[in-house]
Amino acid sequence: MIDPKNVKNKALVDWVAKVAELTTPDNIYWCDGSQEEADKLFNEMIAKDACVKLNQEKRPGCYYFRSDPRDVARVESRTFICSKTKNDAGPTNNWMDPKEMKEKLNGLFKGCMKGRTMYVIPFSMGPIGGPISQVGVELTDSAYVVVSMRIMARVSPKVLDVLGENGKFIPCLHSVGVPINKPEDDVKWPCNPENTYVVHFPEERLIMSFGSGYGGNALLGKKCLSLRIASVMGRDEGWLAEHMLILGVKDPKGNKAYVTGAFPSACGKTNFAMLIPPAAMQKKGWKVTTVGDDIAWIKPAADGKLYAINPENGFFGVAPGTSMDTNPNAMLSCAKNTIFTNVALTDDGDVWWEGMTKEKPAHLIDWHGKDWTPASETPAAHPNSRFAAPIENCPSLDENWEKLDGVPISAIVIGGRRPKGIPLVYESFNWTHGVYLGAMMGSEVTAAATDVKAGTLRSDPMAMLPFAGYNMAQYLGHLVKMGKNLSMTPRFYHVNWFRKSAEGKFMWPGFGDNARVLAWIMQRQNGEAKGRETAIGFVPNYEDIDFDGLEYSKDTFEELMSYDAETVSAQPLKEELYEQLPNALKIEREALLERLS
Ligand code: OXD
Ligand code: MN
Repeated sequence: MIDPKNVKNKALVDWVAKVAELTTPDNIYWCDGSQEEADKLFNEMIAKDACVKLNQEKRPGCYYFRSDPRDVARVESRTFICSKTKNDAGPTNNWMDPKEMKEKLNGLFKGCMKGRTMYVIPFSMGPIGGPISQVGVELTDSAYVVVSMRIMARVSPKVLDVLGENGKFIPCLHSVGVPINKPEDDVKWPCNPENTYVVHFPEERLIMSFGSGYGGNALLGKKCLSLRIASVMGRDEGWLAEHMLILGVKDPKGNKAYVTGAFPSACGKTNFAMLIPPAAMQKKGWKVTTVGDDIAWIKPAADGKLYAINPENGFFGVAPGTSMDTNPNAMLSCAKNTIFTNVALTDDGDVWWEGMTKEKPAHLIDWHGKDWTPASETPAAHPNSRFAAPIENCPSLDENWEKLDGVPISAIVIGGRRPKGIPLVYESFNWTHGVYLGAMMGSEVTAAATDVKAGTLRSDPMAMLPFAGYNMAQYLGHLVKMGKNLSMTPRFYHVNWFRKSAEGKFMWPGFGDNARVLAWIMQRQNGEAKGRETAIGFVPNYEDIDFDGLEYSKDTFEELMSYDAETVSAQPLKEELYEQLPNALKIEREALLERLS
């Protein structure tokens, strides 16, 4: 524990006192992020039956939580950008007048921590003290949030040293929204779904989240700070906060390049960030390393290149579908010191989820806490069940992952789940064309948010629809502008790992075989690989892809690479958003239509 007497930052001390006065917790506890502290909190939660210590021989340092079934994902309908004007929030964000929202929230937060401890979590997104890093402080009444934050962010007394007496921090206030007035209120997973609000005040750089304990709504360093608030800071200060993985790729000659990738939630960013090239490519010397799997902060440096850091310290990955076949690096990342939420529990105190093993265990306790057998009709793990794993566990971690100034970005990969009409890969003609492709991105919806219909195609510009902290049209304009004055402008590559045949089967093996596409991308950057110009961008010929070790016919490849003019030129944006787009992007659309005609 940090002794509050040693905290020198007056603004922080005052803010903590003000929040305590409003929320009336029984205690205030300043977290130091240590293992001892986490052990104590885990033990307290275990004593209340709110947490399960997993089999320590099989999963050392690992714990398991089951949430309230009403609190399993981000709630986009309850996520607000309360900028001063509605136009600043734009046509795709929920907005409410900041004064009105503050009044509403102050009403909800009043007395909401009664019977609970308020934890003060000083954290850094990015290496502590790094030039691109940001300091935040989360106040929360959830011990689950404390133990998760110390995995996902850097929680340490050193953060307060960096802050000093006058340093600025981003205030992040969180409550599960259930005061303990009587013993029955002290439930295992407190939450208040009827009154959930995840609110951002971009001008003040303030976050207030009420009523949910789910990671994306409650670990405020992640989506709230590192994407929504940081995107506004990037707009104001000339950098980018992106919903992107970062990976390193090394070719057989030993050249190394870094690539970022924007894919909507649950489209395989974690898998792509940790991919292991097929054996034949490994033998030649191809290697992929991981810098981050979800968020990139990207800044132009004095040399005119874009550099990126991963502000996080862990992976908050979707568990189902992860296996030693699909993503061994993710499996090994969550082999120890990991928190699992809403997966299933095996009889020997380990975890299981759909897709982890070919054969289903004969008996499990499912995410509802009920007996489960393969004959059960519901999945054992929630489709959005998660692991929060320390990044240092990752076997493919890149040697430069914590480089303070970030790694230089050579290419930007974008895409979504597109069963029809979109080819495996195509390269933008230039930066603005790339941003256009990013603006028109869409994906089949999955389970990462509760309130969007699964299975439908949804427009998701740059995979930032739920994460841009300001007007999406202005955000896309900022992206266009960021490409100017660079000495090396990364190309955009639109990829689609999810194309299906007429029979409904995936046409591309995906996972490790995506390295074949990555290799083409890297060789294009080096001027080594050929491509063919088409109406939609540059594409590889069959001969340009390394198919070593994979039987893939030229005919199937041609089919995979074909495009449907209507699909590639579809304009999926809300009319109101399209109208506000920067002219440069509208011109890109006209040029595309002309090339296609
Ligand atoms: C995530 C998401 O949790 O995008 O990363 O929903
Ligand atoms: Mn994400």
